[in-house]
Amino acid sequence: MSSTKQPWGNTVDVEFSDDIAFVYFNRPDKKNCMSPTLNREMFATLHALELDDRCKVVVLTGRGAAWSAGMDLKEYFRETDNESDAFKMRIREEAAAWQQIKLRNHAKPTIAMVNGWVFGGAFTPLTSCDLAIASDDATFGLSEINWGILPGGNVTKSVADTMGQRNALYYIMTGETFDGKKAAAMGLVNESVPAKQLGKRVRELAKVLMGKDPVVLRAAKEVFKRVRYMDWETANDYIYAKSDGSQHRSGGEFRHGAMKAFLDDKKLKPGLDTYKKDDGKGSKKAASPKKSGK
Ligand code: ACO
Ligand code: V55
Repeated sequence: MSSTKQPWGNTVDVEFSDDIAFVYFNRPDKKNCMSPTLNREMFATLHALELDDRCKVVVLTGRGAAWSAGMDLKEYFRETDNESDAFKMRIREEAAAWQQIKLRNHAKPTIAMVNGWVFGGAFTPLTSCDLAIASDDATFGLSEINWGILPGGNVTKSVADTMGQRNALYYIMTGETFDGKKAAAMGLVNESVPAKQLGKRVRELAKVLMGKDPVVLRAAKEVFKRVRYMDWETANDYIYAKSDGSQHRSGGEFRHGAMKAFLDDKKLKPGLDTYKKDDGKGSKKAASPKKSGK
């Protein structure tokens, strides 16, 4: 595993391993809460990884006991309370820029590897990741109400998307915590696994994603994130445009190879296996669906 020097600072760290970029919230002594500095460094990191060939999948995780304890109450709120309106708007914009725009629309597949505490503002990057695997012992909470604010920074919108109305309102209004298993049961994360298996399961999932046509995979997630806000006809049109566009940009080699392997060579069952460029055979390993431990 190699670690890069980070020209963008100390609050974020990146490790490259097996074509995966493990991006760390790197303020373990502050439970990885998000300061204005961290927000800027996360943007720079994620932006750079979009063009970094060592990164085929982004895994967002935390150093130490926390994934992220939310916005930094000291540096993000208290210390900016008396700044100008323009300054406050700027730090909000910098938070949204990485949490809601750069991460949500990232060029590479993204997986949240939830290793510990997740509070308040951390729900936004969590739900911006394409997929999420939690440790059973991770602890989640919409703690805003416990200290006198409502879930802002689009936390409310992100949980409306991922927790369902009953769960979202329950946790918004009570501020109670819940664990990884509960998060999986409500669909906030894909799966929850024992802490010891977290890294292994995430690597396995990343490997599955790396077996797909990357251009089409990117278009697939972009399409999903756009169409839910479109009317039926516009969505249909848009999906065809993105489908044609992604085939054009990828060259369609994967698609044609897979059709040949299935229709002519009878080597591949695309319902069960992923096409593999090298030999035209299905790669069973990459496609076999793994059930979670829940
Ligand atoms: N903002 C600022 N500092 C924080 C935050 C935060 N969100 N979370 C933790 N820290 C700091 C603590 O102040 C402490 O700093 P210090 O060592 O300089 O005193 C350090 O991180 C360690 O935290 P402890 O509270 O000592 O750790 P403990 O393990 O006892 O508790 C816990 C961990 C439960 C995460 C606790 O720190 C906590 O409740 N944090 C706040 C969680 C929260 O409500 N976040 C805000 C959500 S709302 C929003 O994001 C808009
Ligand atoms: C939150 C709140 C914010 C913000 C980012 O509740 C995250 C989380 C009230 O402002 O800017």
